[in-house]
Parts: sequence; C-alpha cells; structure tokens
Amino acid sequence: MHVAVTGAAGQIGYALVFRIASGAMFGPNTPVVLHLVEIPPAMTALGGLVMELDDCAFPLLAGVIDTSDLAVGFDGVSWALLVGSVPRRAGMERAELLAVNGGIFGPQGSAIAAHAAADVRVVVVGNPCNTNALIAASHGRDVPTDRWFAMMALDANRARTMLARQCGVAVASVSRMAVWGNHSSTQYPDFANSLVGAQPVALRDPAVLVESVRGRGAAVIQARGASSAASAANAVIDTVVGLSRPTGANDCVAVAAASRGEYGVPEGLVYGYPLRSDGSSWEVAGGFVHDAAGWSALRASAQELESEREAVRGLLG
Ligand code: NAX
Repeated sequence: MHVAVTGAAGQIGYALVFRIASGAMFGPNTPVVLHLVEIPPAMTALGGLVMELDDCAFPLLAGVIDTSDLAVGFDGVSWALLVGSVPRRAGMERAELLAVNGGIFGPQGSAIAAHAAADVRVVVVGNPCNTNALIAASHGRDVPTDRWFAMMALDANRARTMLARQCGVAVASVSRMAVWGNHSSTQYPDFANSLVGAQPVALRDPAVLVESVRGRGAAVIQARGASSAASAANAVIDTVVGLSRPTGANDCVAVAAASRGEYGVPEGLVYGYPLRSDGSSWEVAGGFVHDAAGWSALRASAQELESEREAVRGLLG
C-alpha cells in the first residue's frame, strides 16, 4: 500500500506516520510504503523523522520516500493524506488564508491526477480543509469527484466522547455520530441523530454540547500551547479505516465529501455528512431527521462554504 502524507514533518505528521507504519491504518497484513512530502525548508527535519522510522524497525514498513517533488510524492499512491498547509497568522484575513492555501492544493490536485494510482482516494486535513479539498478536486481531472474528502472525524470523535460522558456510558456504545457542514465554528455536531447503545437519546440541552465540540480545538490550544496533533492523526486513521470497510448497520462515517444535493446542500460543496461506505464507494446516509434549529445550522454552514467557494473561484481548475 503506497500512501502519501504531505506536511509530514509537522506535528500531525509526527503523530501520524508511525501509526501508519505500525499497521494502524491498513491492518497487520498490509505492508506500506510511505511517501513523505514536505517543502524544501522542512526537508532536514523530515530527514530526522525518516531516521526515527528506520529506528523503529517496523516489520510492515516496506519503504520510505521523502521528497519535496510532488510527482515523486504522489507516484502510485492509493491514498493521499494532505496534511501540510499554511496556518493562519495573526492579522491574516480568511480570504487571504484561502488564497494562500489554494496555491498549494491546486498543484497537489493536478499532481495526484497525473501520478497517483488509478484507485487513489484523497483526505484533506490542512485547513481550511473543506475548501482546500474543493480546490484540489477541481484540479483532479479524471479522478472522480467522490474520491476527495475533508476530515471531520476529529470533531465527531470529540462529540462521541462528550456524549458518552454525559450519558455515563463507554464511548464504544455511541454510534451514528455525524458532524454536518464545514470544519469550522459553524459545524453542526448532530446529537439528535446519534445513538447510545443503539437507541436515540434525548439530551436536555444539546446546544451546550454543540458549543463544547465547536470550542474544543481552541481549548486544546489554550492548554497545550499548540493545536491538536495526536488526536488529529488518530482521526485521519479513523477516516481511512471508515472509508475502507463496509459501514456497520447503525453507524456512519463522519467525513466531508462533495455534495450531490443531499439534504438540500448546494451541489459540489465539500460538506460534512454521515456517509455509508461499502469499502470503496459511498453514499450519504439517509434517514437523518432535523428540527428547525438543526436545518438552520445545516444551512448556515453551507452558506459559509458557499462564500468560501466564491472567495476561491479564481483558483478552481
Ligand atoms: P504544522 O505547522 O505543525 O505542520 C504543517 C507542515 O506542513 C509543516 O511541516 C510545513 O512545512 C508543511 N507544509 C506547508 N506547506 C506545504 C506544502 N505546500 N507541501 C507539503 N508540506 C507543506 O501543522 P499541523 O499541526 O501538523 O497541522 C496541519 C494542518 O492540519 C493545519 O492546517 C491545521 O489547521 C490542520 N488541522 C486540521 C484538522 C481537521 O480536523 N481537519 C484538525 C487538526 C489541525 O488543526
């Protein structure tokens, strides 16, 4: 299994590549070749990471390619995990952030189309991840639109744990946890449709939990002095595992994918949905019911994504 990780020398990369190499992503019987992609200034740090991978002597690690050349980085890969991006700096407008990242994700989308394996699937983690995925996919030529995803699983995992705590149950008994919309403060963690022990739950004040999930990234930054890294890496693994196997009867994969108009979301937006996968293709799960506040949250996040799409229109392929 050839898998590319961009931004591999960053903090999420550092938490992610060792877990992929140990078999956490593709299982204990699948050897992996890691394609680690960085920008030239980070190649020395990336070299240190490669030394550490060597020093783990992982039995499943069949090769490591470290490069800043996208053609090499994406050559023959079946998964491209696009983590690297430029963070928002103080005083930077969101439009500026979108434009800077558009300059990264357009060329990466083209390189994936030109060099990756025919079955490639792409998960964008680098923020703003939904719109970065839209930009990459628009440059992806003959790679079908349904192979491009953006990560919502960290938000969903945060929501699952908070719900489990609130109900006094183990996190494993929480399922069907969807997070709708944009990976931003407009996201809608959907407690109304989630299940605890395969049963719906009526929370007294779901809005409090919704706000806790939305604020969790900031809380981690405040406590740690750095943004979520190990939990983000873990969520990348959950995303790939979730898309690679059939989804359980009472469950869903929380991930953003290109809308085909499901639940009234404008077509083409890379929108956080509950998906059902058969291991290779997927559909948006049906049967999720929303009250007026839920629909309004779904619409607000779609509107935010539409305004991001407008802001990057000139960068779309
Ligand atoms: P770091 O700043 O630690 O690492 C980013 C790495 O990307 C750096 O090593 C940098 O050299 C590299 N990079 C920059 N431009 C690149 C390019 N054009 N090609 C290849 N590599 C490039 O950030 P980190 O904490 O690892 O976070 C990475 C991204 O994940 C950020 O955009 C962050 O906002 C985003 N996140 C997304 C989450 C999600 O749920 N979707 C949650 C976690 C995280 O906040």
